[in-house]
This record gives sequence, structure tokens and C-alpha cells, in this order.
Amino acid sequence: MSVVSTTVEDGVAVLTMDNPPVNSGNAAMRSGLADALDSIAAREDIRAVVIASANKHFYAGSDISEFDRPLVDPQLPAVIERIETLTVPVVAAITGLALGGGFELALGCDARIADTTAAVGFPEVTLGILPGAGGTVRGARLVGVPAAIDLVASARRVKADEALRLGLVDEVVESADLVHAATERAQQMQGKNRLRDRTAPAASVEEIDAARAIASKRARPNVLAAIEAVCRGVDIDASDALAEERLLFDSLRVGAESSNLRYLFFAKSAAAKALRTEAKAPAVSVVGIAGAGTMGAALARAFRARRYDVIVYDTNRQALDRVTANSDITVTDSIADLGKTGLIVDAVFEDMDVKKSLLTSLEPHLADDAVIVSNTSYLDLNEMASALDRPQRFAGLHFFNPPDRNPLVEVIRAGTTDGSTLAVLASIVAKLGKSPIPAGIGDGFVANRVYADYRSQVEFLVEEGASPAEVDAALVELGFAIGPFAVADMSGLDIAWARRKRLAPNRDPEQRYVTIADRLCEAGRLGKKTGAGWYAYPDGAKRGIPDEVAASIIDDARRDAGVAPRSIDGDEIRDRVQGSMVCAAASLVENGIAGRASDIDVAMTEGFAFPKWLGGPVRALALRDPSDVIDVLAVVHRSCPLSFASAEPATRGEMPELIGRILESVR
Ligand code: 3H9
Repeated sequence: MSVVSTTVEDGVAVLTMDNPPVNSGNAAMRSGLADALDSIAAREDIRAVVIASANKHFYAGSDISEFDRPLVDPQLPAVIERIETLTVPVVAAITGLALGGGFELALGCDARIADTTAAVGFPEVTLGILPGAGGTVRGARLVGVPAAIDLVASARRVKADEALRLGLVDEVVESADLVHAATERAQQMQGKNRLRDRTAPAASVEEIDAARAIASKRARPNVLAAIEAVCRGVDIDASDALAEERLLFDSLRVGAESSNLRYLFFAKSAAAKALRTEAKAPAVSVVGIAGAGTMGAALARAFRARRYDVIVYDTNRQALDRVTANSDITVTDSIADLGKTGLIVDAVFEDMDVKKSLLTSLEPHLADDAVIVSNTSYLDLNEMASALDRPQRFAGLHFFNPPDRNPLVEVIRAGTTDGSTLAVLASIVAKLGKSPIPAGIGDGFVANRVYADYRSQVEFLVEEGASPAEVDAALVELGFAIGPFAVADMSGLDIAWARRKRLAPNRDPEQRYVTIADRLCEAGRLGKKTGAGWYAYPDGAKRGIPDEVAASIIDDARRDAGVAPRSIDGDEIRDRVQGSMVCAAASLVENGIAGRASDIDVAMTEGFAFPKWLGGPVRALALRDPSDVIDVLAVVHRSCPLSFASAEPATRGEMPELIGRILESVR
């Protein structure tokens, strides 16, 4: 049976697309549409056509799992051409999302009616491509070059009311009236209204230059190509512009960048899917945050932004006042008030006794099915759970800084956590719009554990001879917006210092330990806030500059460690950083703390700004020549045989079995 069905009433054919879950455009959808349009073309009794959806979304874009292979005919531009060559008007009835190819399909129609749930947009650039079925060409002819540049380059979703204001849709109606309104519109239309035949609304050179300048900032090559396609497309014949756009789309689609971004899309899907359970999740509408510090306040904002009612509890009145200063968040110094909430996030001070005491005083006030989560970064969740009478309703929900903007969340199952608790968390992270990964209990869970090995490696590199500025520059060249030492200075060196001091008594003496960060802290260089850290910030300078004092602290540390500094090039820096993260990934997967190697790529790209177009550290190494990978792993192993024990076979020229396996899993 076709995924597109046709019904005809009063001379209007309604084509209904039904390709769950999101009506993505795969070969079956395209041929279903093409066949239906061909049948209509052959009939004389049809005066108008409506294209509608049987599902939540109109058409969430092309099925990107098809992009790794040559695309099967009929391709989307050919389907849209059939719409345009029909002599009768065609109206798109947009419900839910019309994204990418789905929006392009709607732009191929003669009118667009949306319901109030609708949102349209071009997410293609986030997949390393550009719209490939006329989005740049018809988009610019509909709303003008500046607005089209913004749409294709920002990838933003435009909700129904704004879409109406911009002219992207012609009318917005209630969902129940959508198909009826589209049918009426189709019946009233006098002939075709093809966007390809239009001239783009006029825009001044200044307006176009301004839109181009904003959209081009730090833009990847595919975004620049999308902007150029919009600008060039309005000056040439529509058929030529469509052909040029398609060529660009195809060349980008088969490139490494787009392939890596598709890999990440499915990696995120797989991580989210791993959290789904059959268990029932009680709906949560009121969220409690325990702790009104910086993290608690930011968490409160994140939940409030997604329309949860939020109650922040703290005994510190000043901290509570800061939370209420700019928001409609309720605050309380009475723990009993958290009894009204369905989810409570522990964001109190990172100390086991403080956490346990919160849990024991909180639990008696809660409904039986309320869930408590801890946002701890390092503490043992099983030990915390032991303080509770209902430990099955407890888990870890670990957000990353700043939690109102950083999309990464680790969902950590404690030994006692039940399925319904996980179901609550899966639905909450989805509503928050976060990118979750499941994680098990272990020092630093998944993401911080990988980051810790990355951090140690950059310090090894400095001890061996690279300067902090050289390391930062090499990693900015890889694609990070800012290097690790500049990041450390921004966040402050004192928190990590306190942690190192706490862990010092249990540190394995065989563990390579670089003392430079400790020496900087001892010298009062705690980062930007103290005017100096790895760099100096004279007169409140925004960006740090390398200075003699840090250089001499580094020299002293090298001398005391018996290291003769050597010059280290950017390639070695980049290789060692990525190799270290891959070793960490291998041990996390082996110990079951991470479910899949691809979860580590999700964690590093979503939470730690590893360049997405490389797919993440594991994927990036997996795509290298195996003999290069063995060389990289051998150097990483030698940098600290204890930390990077899993890479040991590489020193004999062999691919370590476990690492080979995780690399294979992400190719
Ligand atoms: C494009 O259109 C290019 C054109 O210009 C070219 C024309 C020639 N493909 O995310 P969910 C799967 S580029 C394949 O959990 P939600 C997804 O993996 C495309 N699969 O649901 C998941 O699978 P599973 C432009 C897709 O409600 C399941 O569907 N379009 C696609 O949280 C449910 O998805 C986009 O970039 C797809 N396009 O979110 C939109 N979309 O159940 C990409 C979804 O096995 N999609 N799947 O884990 C999204 O952003 C979200 O999926 C969406 C729904 C917001 C639609």
C-alpha cells in the first residue's frame, strides 16, 4: 500500500502522506507522491489538489539515512516539478513540522495553509548540506534575499505566527479546520501561483550585505554556499538556479562533513532511544530545585523556559532573592514546599553529607511517585540512594555548564533506579530539548571522565615542551572555538585545584602528575578573575596573553620533573588529544559506563564543543588510516602508560582489540 493516499471530493483531490514516525521523505514517499500526482494529471475532473499529512508532522525533511547512497528516483525536485506542471492549483496543508525537503515541497505548491502547531524551516546546514530541492531559489522569490539568507543559514524553525508575518505561509487556522481551509483555498484559487515564476521582492544592497555579514560569521563552507546560492539564484533563470543548487547539494551530501553530521544525528537518536522504556511515566508539571547557587538558578531558568512551574528551595535568603530578581520562579526556604513537585533536582553543595542530609529531610514531604535526581558531577549515586526509603525513585541527571544553554545531559541509573523513574527522566529531557546520553556510575560518569583525560593530555603536552598558547592554537585549528587553557582561565582554576587536593591521598604514585596547574594556583594565579592564570590579563584584558611568570613556573615544573622540553607541532597536539579521548571512550564502553562509543561523540560535541563536523573524537579517529591510528595510540600510551593502558598493543604496532572495536562501531 502506498504511503500517499488520494481521496477526491467535489473535484478536489486530497493527497494524504502517512509515513510515520515523522513523515520523512524516503523513496516510498517520493514515489507515492509522484504516482498520485501523475494520476491526477491524467484526470480531467480534478480542479484542485491539497497535500496533507495523516501524522503529527507535515514532512520532517528528506530521510537522511538515504544520503549515504546514490538517491533513488524519483527525486524530490522531480516530484516538485510534477506539482508545478499540474495545471490545477495545489495547496499545502501544513501541520507540525515542514522542514528541509518538506518545506521545499510546500514551496513548490501554489499556496500554503498552516495550523497553529506548524513550524517551517531549513535545517539542512546543520547536516553539512544546503536545501537541495529549491529552498534557496523559491525561498528567496517568496520572502526576498535577506530573509531567505537568514532562514537557510540559521536553520531556525519559524513558528506559524511568524511564518504568516514573513509570508512563508498564506493563512493560519486551527488544527481541526486545516484540511477544510486548504480545500476551500484550493477551490477559490484562479489558476497557478508558482514561486519559480516570481521575481524576488526587492532588497537594497545594504540590506543584503547586512544579512550576508551576520550569516557568514564563523560559518562553515556549506553555509557560505547556501548564502551564495540564495544571492545568485535570484539573478538567474529559476531553472538554472535550481540546477545549480542541486549540484551544490549533491557535492556537499557526499562529502565527509555531511557524513559526519548525519552520523551525529543518528548517534543522538540512538542515545535518546536507549533511554526509552516501556514503563509508564507520571506526568511532571512542577519541578523543584534544591539549591539556589549558580547551578540551581540556571537549572531553574532552563526548566522555566520549557514551561515547567519551578520552585527553588534554599535556606539562604540572599541566594533566593537573586533567583527571583528577573524571573517568575517561586522560591521558598521551607523544604515542605517541595512536596508539590513531581521532580526535584538536587543542586546543593557537592558534598556527600550535605546531599544525604537534603535527601533524608526532603523525602517525607514527597508524593510516592515523585522522582529525585542529583546533579552531582562526581559523587557516588548509590551511596546517596542508600539514604532514601524509596531509592527506586532516585537517579542522576547531570547537566553541563551553563545548563540553560548547554544541551548535554547525562541520565545516570543508580543500582536501585526503576524503569518508571527512567521513563520520567526520558520525557523530561526531551521536553527540555536536551541531548541526553545514558551513563553508568563511575568517576566523572561519561563526559567528565573523557574530558579529564583530554585535560591531562594537554598538560602532558605542556610539560613536554608545548606552550599553553601553542596547545590552544592547535585545538582552535582543529575547530574548537577556544583552547583548553583559555577555557580553564575563564572558568577559574580553583575548583579543579580543590578536587586535586581532595583526591591526592588516593592518587596512584605511578600516575603521571603534572604540577604546573598547582603551582599556578599556589602563586595566586586562579584564572581571569585574578588577572592571571595560564595567561596574564593585564588591565582586565579580555583575552589572555602569554607572560614570563607563567613561562618560568612551567620551566620550573619541567625541570623538577626531569623533562627536557622539545618542540611539539600542532598535528601531534591534535592527535594526542583525540587519541586520549578515544582511550577513555574504550574503557568506558568496556566497563559498561557508556552504552555505545557514539555516546561519547554526542557528549563531546554537544557538551564540550568538540567540532561537530568531525563527528566527535571517536568518529574522527575511526576515519583515519589504521596505521596512523596505531601511531597516534602508541604516542598516547607512552605519555602515561597507566592512564592509557588500553593503547599498549599500539606500541608493538598492533591495533588494540578494544579500541579497534569501538572505532569500527562508529564507521
Ligand atoms: C533535507 O530535507 C534535505 C533536502 O533539502 C534535500 C531535498 C532533496 N531522516 O528525533 P525523533 C527518525 S535534510 C531519517 O526521536 P522527535 C529519528 O532518527 C533533512 N530519520 O522524534 C528517530 O528514529 P528512531 C531535514 C529521521 O519527535 C525517529 O525518526 N530534516 C529523520 O523528538 C523519530 O525522531 C531534518 O533535519 C530524517 N530526516 O523529533 C529533521 N527525522 O525512532 C531531522 C527523524 O529509530 N529530524 N528521523 O530513533 C528532527 O529534527 C527530529 O527528528 C524531529 C522529530 C524534530 C522531526
